[in-house]
Amino acid sequence: MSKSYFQDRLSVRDPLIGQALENEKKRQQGQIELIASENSVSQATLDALGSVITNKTVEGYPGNRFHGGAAFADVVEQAAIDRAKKLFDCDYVNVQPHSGTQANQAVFFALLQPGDTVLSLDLAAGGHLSHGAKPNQSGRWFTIHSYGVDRETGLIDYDNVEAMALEHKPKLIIAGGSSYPREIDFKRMREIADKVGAFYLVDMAHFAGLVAAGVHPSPLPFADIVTCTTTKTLRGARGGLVLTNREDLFKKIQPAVFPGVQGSAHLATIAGKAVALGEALTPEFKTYAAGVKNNAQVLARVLQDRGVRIVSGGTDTHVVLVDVSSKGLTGQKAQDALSSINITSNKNPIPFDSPRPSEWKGLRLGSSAGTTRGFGAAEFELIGGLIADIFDAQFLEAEKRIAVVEKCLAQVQDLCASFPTYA
Ligand code: DSN
Repeated sequence: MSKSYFQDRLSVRDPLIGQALENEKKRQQGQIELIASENSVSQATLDALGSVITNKTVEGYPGNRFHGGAAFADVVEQAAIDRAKKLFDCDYVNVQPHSGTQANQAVFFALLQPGDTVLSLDLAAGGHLSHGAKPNQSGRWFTIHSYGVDRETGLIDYDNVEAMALEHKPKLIIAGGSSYPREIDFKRMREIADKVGAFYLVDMAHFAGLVAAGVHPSPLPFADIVTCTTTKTLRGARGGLVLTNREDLFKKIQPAVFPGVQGSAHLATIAGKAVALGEALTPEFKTYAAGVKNNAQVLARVLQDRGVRIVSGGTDTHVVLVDVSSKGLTGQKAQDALSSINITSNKNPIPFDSPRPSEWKGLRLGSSAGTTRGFGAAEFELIGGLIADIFDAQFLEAEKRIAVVEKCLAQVQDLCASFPTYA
């Protein structure tokens, strides 16, 4: 192989991809990231993700591999396991899932047979695709019943969950999801699961970082199994984890991840997870996580003060779920309006919303990436004001609307320039 194969940098060898990645870096630097499932990993995590360990094939687990040459792979994966166990104070962890969805898929594979009944949070009420949405394998292969939230409060109606559990006798009950902004009563859900003899899974994908830092209750003392992604509030390399304190279930989870639903491990990603899990054990991470929660609350309050309805009236996490119909907008219109001033967000259903994405009334905002960037309460106060200004501007005549957009965009650009990210 020519020397250039091992030495040419991406920009030289593949200018199309090199330029696209450079542009993505500039895009991230030049916008305010409010997508609740996003964050910015450290440069150290990026180094791990782009390392030569991506070349290594391993199947199995540390100390028990199918392929030779796995000594350093074992060091990396064992470090990720040990750090996750310490971080979440739990006995058993599988760090191989390529995503949160695959972590959940492995749990289904380990505990259920096709056709078994599952009770999980409705997608529009904040649940997740992999908890039984129709287009997902979970929704095709299992019998899914969905619980929702109270129409007035936006909070999970635990009495209703219990009634549904008694009626449908699920084999698995799932708590957690993608856009439920409030703390979940993990103990009550455990009691409900016990009443009907169900397994109890908590998917803490979104709030795992808050749990790790101790600013959110942990589901580990209550759930049989906990899954999460490593990307969101945990701000690590993109992937999933499965955690449990039950040895009997861990023995089913290990073969369910490999060879059940996955093949060889993605070691560069596992290295990236290990680095981030190590970072999450530091005092600096606790400060960040406390900031994430506080900043989300500031954002929710500023928007409420400007007449925007916040689903459930606030947040206990990093998620602020906004009912933009309170400003006469759809989620898509609100998302587009914010894009025009370099604020990135995503349309989202809110409880009891239309099934059609074009009609969704919700916009999901999150404070993690901004907090990682260094934004505090003052910056989130400013961001909340800009969002409200842009919502209100949608009903102005064109000239006035453009003037508001230009003013807000200039403020966003100033803010971004004041908080640089990667070199
Ligand atoms: N579950 C999706 C989200 O929350 O945006 C992807 O992680």
